[in-house]
Amino acid sequence: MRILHTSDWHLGRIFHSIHLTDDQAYLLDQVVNLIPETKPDVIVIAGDIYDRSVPPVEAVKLLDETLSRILLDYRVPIVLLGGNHDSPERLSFGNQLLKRAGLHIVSQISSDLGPLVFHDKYGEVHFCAVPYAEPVLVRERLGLPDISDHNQAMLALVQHIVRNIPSNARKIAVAHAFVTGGQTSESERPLSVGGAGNIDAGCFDGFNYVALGHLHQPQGLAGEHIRYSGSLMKYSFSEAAHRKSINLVELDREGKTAVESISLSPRRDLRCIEGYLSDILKGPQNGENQNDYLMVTLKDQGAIYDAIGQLRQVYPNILHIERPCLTVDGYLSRPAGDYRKLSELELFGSFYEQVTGEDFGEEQKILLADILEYLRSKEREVAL
Ligand SMILES: [Mn+2]
Repeated sequence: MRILHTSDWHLGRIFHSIHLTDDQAYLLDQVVNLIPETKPDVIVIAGDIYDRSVPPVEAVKLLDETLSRILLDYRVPIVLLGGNHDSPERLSFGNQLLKRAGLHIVSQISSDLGPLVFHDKYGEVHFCAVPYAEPVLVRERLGLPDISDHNQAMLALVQHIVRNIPSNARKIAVAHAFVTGGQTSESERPLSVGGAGNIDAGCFDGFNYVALGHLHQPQGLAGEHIRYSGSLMKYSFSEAAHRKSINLVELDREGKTAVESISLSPRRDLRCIEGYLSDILKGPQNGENQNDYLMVTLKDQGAIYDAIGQLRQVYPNILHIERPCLTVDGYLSRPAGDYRKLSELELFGSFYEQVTGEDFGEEQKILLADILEYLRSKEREVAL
């Protein structure tokens, strides 16, 4: 069996005020065009289909077109998983109807969750697809009062589904989760505020391949058969060095897997460059694309009139400038820390301490973490 494994499309993503839909369409066209060449039996999209629970119209349209091309033009079944950015209810609209056309949307937690069964010339392959879910939801829906963290929730869901898979069957797990040991980037929203959002790779013992979503850097974990395909494109400057790709997984008769990573080429790359303004204004060197999305770090000291405006003449898609050497009143001012790398909890804590002059204590931290968790589940529109 051949499986194309992708995840974290984040359709509708806006990055530094730029709508990325056209870039996403360009990449999804590449993904669809891989089908005649790679001849997959199943396509797995392991969560974070949309960037937010109520996606913009263009994002819905792009997903509709892409799924239709895969199913109507090529008749390849799809396993579409809900991630932490997706609204489980909205994503699963029409899932009973769409199942008949080969689109298997798995985004809601219920005790009816069971394996999806596909076939190749050697027989059945069972897919255990576990959408992202808050532990409290899993506890309630499965009626297991002891579940208190993500690891317990994942283990319970996997066991719940595996009960209905014959023990000698070849099996594939699909999940949207943070497996311990994975490398994070800045565009992933933490799965738990202040608590443990990670799960143990041991949850997937006995699977022939584990198709993961959530982490945006393509990577393999524990024995290489547990893999993140990574996101469709770079969604933060911390990903500038990533090579985004999609995994082609070949599963043989015995259940052994071979994985080939197929690179995706974006319409515009996302890059970080550093230098003096006068040098950068000389324009692109060595065949670099001047339309790439850029973060520019200027080494110049002192004030510069409208640096971004000047740079935009040469690089129209410059998104952000850093001025680490900007001199204010003769002092070299450097930011104490990069606020963009702080969690909401840390940001609020530092704000609280600045305003009140008092420590942001443990008790307040726990209270705020609860409020943030509540707001997140509200945002995903998950009815607890
Ligand atoms: Mn994601």
